Amino acid sequence: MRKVGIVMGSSSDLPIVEKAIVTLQEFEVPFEVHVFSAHRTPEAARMFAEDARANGFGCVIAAAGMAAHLAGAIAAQTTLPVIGLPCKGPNLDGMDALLSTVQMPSGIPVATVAINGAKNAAFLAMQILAVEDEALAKKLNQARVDGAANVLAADAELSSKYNS
Ligand code: RP5
Repeated sequence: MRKVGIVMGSSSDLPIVEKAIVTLQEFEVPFEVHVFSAHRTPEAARMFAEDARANGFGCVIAAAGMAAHLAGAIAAQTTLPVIGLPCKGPNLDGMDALLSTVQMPSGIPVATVAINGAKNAAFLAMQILAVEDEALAKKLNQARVDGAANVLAADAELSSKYNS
C-alpha cells in the first residue's frame, strides 16, 4: 500500500495533527510524519514534494496555521492529491489558515478540510488510497456501519430518557 505523507509547518501544530496520526494508526495505514515550513525551510518542502510519488506516497496531508502556505507549496511540486489541514492559531480563529489553504489557483488544487479537521484529513487520505485498495475500502465501509450503529444507539438512549 502507498504511504500517507503527513507534513506540518511547525511542531507546534502537532497537537492538532495527532488526531490524523492516531486515525491512520487505527486503520493500520502506513505514513510518514515530517515538519517542513513553506517559509522557513522551503527547499526541504520542495524536495519532499518533488520526490513524494517516487518515494511511495499516495497522497499528502499538509497542516499549517496562520499564513498557511505549506499545502499549496507542496501541491505546486507534485500531482499527488494534497489535503490541506488549516490549524487554528492564536488569532483570527483559524480563518487565516483556512483561507490561505483553500484559495488555490486553478490547476493546483488543495483538498481543504475544516479548521483543525485532522480526523477528516486522515479519512480523506484513506479514501484516496482505497481507490486502489479493496481491503482498506472494506475497513472504511465497516467504520461507516459502526458509526451509524453508534448514532442509532445514541438515539435509542435519549429517546428512552426523554420521550414518553
Ligand atoms: C505556521 O505558523 C505553522 O504551521 C504554525 O501553525 C504557525 C506558528 O508556527 P511556530 O511559530 O509555532 O513555529 O507556519
